Amino acid sequence: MGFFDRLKAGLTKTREKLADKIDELLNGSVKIDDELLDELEETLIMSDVGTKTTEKLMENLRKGVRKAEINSPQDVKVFLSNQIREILAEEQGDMSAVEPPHVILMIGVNGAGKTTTIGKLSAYYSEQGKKVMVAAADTFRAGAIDQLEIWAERTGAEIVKHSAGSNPSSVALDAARSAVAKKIDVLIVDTAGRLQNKFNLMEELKKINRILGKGISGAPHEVLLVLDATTGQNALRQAELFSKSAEITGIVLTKLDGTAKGGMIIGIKEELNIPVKWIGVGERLDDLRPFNAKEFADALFGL
Ligand SMILES: Nc1nc2c(ncn2[C@@H]2O[C@H](COP(=O)(O)OP(=O)(O)O)[C@@H](O)[C@H]2O)c(=O)[nH]1
Ligand SMILES: [Mg+2]
Repeated sequence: MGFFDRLKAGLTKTREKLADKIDELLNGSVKIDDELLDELEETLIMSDVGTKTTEKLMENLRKGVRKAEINSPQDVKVFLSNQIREILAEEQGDMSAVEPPHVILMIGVNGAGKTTTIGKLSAYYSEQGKKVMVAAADTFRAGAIDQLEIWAERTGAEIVKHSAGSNPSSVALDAARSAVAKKIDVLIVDTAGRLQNKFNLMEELKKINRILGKGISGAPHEVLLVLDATTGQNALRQAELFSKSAEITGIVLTKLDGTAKGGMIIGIKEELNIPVKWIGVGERLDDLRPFNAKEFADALFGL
């Protein structure tokens, strides 16, 4: 199966809830009336598109209907797909603009998929011929370090690690220096995400953030917040919290294969104004891809 097919398969649950429901609504109706529009609105909200975004989509849709620009069920589908594409359109950053090592700091709550995503990113960049290093700055459990080490072995990345319980900032500094010395292209830093003590966690992340900048000018060049799509609206609250620790440059939305909440992608961009950069649709190494708005909208609406 090609990636587009896997993306489509990964979004099956979302499509069933959103696009199939829309199809059902549209095919069963001859005209676009208020009742149909209300049901559409409900469907969007149920798919975690977010209330603000749904309001905006519906407002534009109603305008189009009033002006008779939208006349048929098919028009509605095409209109929604185009609007969603527009909301989501975002250029992927150009990594070659920064002198290597390009540093990526990964943040997010426990279980969101940080370490797994680092494994996938490491494979992605290695495949592009880049020299990758990962840093085990989640020092809270020995298991977390071992898990990252397994990914490093699988993808051929270098790893910088200290023993469990050691200072995460020291690991980060050590990795930054080592990445420069070894002429690494991409350094990806793993972190802990224990929310039990939010204040300490945010302070620790701020420190890692600062220290990376001391080791490498301009670092971290990217701060990726990893969010589990299955957590729905809760993920939006996590984003607010984590944005206090560092300037988030992008979101990785994981586990889209296991949820009907794929509509979240649309809400996140609108409500947080942070672009979704990567999406995860499974646990395999190649189940992560740069987010592409057109691909996503096409897969979602089966257009
Ligand atoms: N189905 C699915 N599972 C994922 C995905 N990404 C991560 N996982 C799983 O989520 C769990 C937590 O991932 P982990 O990387 O350890 O999270 P961390 O605590 O943030 O580092 C693991 O069992 C992963 O295999 C994904 O895109 N799809
Ligand atoms: Mg982890």
